[in-house]
Amino acid sequence: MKLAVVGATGLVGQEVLKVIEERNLEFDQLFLVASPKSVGKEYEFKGKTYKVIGMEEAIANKPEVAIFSAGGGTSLEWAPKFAGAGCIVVDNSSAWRMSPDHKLIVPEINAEALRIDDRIIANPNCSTIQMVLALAPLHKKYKIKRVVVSTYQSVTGTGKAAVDQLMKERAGTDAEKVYPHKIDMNVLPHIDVFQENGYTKEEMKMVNETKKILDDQSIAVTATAVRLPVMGGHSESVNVEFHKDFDIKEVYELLSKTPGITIEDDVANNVYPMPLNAHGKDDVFVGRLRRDESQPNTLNMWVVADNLRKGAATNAVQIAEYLAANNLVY
Ligand code: 2RA
Repeated sequence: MKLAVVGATGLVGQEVLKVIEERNLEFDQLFLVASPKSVGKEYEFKGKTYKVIGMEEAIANKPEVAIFSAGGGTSLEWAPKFAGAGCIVVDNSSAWRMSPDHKLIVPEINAEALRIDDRIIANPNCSTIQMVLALAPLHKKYKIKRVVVSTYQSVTGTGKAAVDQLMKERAGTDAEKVYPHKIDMNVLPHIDVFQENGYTKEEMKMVNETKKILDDQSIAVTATAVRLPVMGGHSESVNVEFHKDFDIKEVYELLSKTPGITIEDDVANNVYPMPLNAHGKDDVFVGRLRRDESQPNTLNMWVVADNLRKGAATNAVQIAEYLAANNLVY
């Protein structure tokens, strides 16, 4: 496979390369692609030196698969051009996620929906991926009625400049302000822009993407997305009401046998998911499972994952793996 990594110099793009190497995704040729300011930069990868190239040159090389982590604007402009040159684009931005003509894929849940004519495939938002991976098996068994989620999101979700702001604030030095307020020793209930309805774009991504991935528009979802001075990953408090009652032991069994899920739940020994432990790992970690005693058929759980890994890079690479393994690359 001729593979392009677009946005190769960013936090997610660098994680994509790490995951490609770790999972040994096979390729005949690899192209590192980025904006003009990064063209010519050299990166070592699997013992070879790669020079970053621009978009036009990448298209001219006719990649068969391109993993985009370059933002919505770049994807809207360039993904169709890559697709027009015969490439399958797996896009990490929000550009195509809610398009009725594009699939929104978490491989463990809905990869089998992929077809040969899918030329631009959307990778869901990181905070959605980790939640739906835990919800999917429960939805199948108990049918979800409503989800109330509060997120506690790492600064790595914003990118390099945000990590820089946090570290500089922590060191007491001047930092370029990415956030509207200080982030160190603070929490911001503000991720992405506010919408007319008072929700942020991040919150509405969770509302809308969850229904599309689980293929059930009847699911009611409400979200509050919060940014924290944390590095290792996103954490989420998920309250989920089902149409049917559940058995908590069965919930444990269902989740523990779900590919991509690791249960960390032994409060007697202070065992529960934490971003520091999830950092650099591909699984979604679930704990604090308990019945919501305030209403019937309702479960509380705590879900943590490295947002750069399963929340972005690993999910995208898994889609590329699925395409290659199912003869969907041509
Ligand atoms: C964030 N989920 O955490 C968004 C985009 N990565 O900022």
